[in-house]
Amino acid sequence: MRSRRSLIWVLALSAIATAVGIVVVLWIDWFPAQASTAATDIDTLYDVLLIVSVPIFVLVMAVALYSVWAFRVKPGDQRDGAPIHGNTRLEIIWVTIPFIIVAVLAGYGWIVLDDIEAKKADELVVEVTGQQFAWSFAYPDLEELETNQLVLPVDRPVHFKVNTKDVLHDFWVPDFRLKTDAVPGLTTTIRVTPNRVGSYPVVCAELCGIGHSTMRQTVRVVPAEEFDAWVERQRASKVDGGVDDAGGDPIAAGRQLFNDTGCNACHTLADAGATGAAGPALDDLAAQAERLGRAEGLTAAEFVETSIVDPDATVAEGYQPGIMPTDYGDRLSPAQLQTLVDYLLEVSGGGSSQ
Ligand code: HEC
Ligand SMILES: [Cu+2]
Repeated sequence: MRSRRSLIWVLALSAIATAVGIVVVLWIDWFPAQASTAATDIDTLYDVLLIVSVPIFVLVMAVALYSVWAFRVKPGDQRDGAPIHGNTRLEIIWVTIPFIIVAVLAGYGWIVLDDIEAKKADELVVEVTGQQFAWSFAYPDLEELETNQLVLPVDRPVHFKVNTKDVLHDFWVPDFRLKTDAVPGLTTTIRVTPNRVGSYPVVCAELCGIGHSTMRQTVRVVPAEEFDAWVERQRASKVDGGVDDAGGDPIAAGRQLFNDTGCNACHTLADAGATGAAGPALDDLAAQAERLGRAEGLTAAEFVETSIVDPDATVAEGYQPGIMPTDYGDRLSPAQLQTLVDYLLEVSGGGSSQ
């Protein structure tokens, strides 16, 4: 019979497509580096999902394509199709098998998740705060250290507690396979054990406003001794002037502050590699601050400082008030503010602000 032979063909082609499909999905390198202990389990889980998906995809496509070809209308045939009521046995099969597949995969996923979320000994607590458009971090166990940089010791379990000061954000470190929403009024938590020294992107994965795409920072995973040294330096820098982690170089410190605080989300500044466009470009700020400041009886430095802590006091021509956050006066220490003002005037051509 013709249809028996074509069915065998369809089955043979489907088997080949399934085999090729599985090889292809496993061959594609979907994932970034595996930088946490959870990464291998999660990647295996994804591989299993992909392997299970391929034959289902092939089956659906094969039935669809075969039906289009085998049951196509003959030229000139205007009759209705035969009335078909259904097929109870088939329906039971196509409900039961997917149910079993989904239930097994859900159980498997739950086991992996439960394992990742289990409380570990000697956890380092890190509080993460999202705010348009930067993440900030606090280490409550290390004398409440607060910083714009995320640095973690390798091989030590970390317990992140995630908050937001304004809208929804989403704290995501792809290389850790870690992702959790930052929800106003809630603290979401997630655990991870970084196990590979290196620098990895920290991304906001929730469209949170005009600077969302620049809400990107870096996590540095370092050996334990280096972490302790960094903590010491951070504490010292709180006292000596916000020249954070940049080996005492004020320009490097200012640049880091500019990017870590999220100014780059909205402002263009060549020296910092920033291309934000929600606010005025700052490459000519020194001359601008000189001129506008004089009109108000302020020095250039005073004008820039006021622009940062009280942005609506003078609104740059052609821009709207109420876009630039108004709480930098609280978020930045006086020393950090000074570093930032000096930096902006320096790199926009104005020399020293003192
Ligand atoms: C959400 C977007 C946004 C962020 C983030 C932001 N700004 Fe602004 N900024 C603006 C806008 C819009 C203006 C123009 C309106 C105004 O002057 O208030 C502005 C104005 C300024 C001005 C005055 C420029 C001029 O020509 O008068 C300075 C200086 C400035 N910002 C510095 C900063 C610094 C430093 C940071 C980071 C600490 C920062 N901004 C973060 C949007 C932003
Ligand atoms: Cu965000």
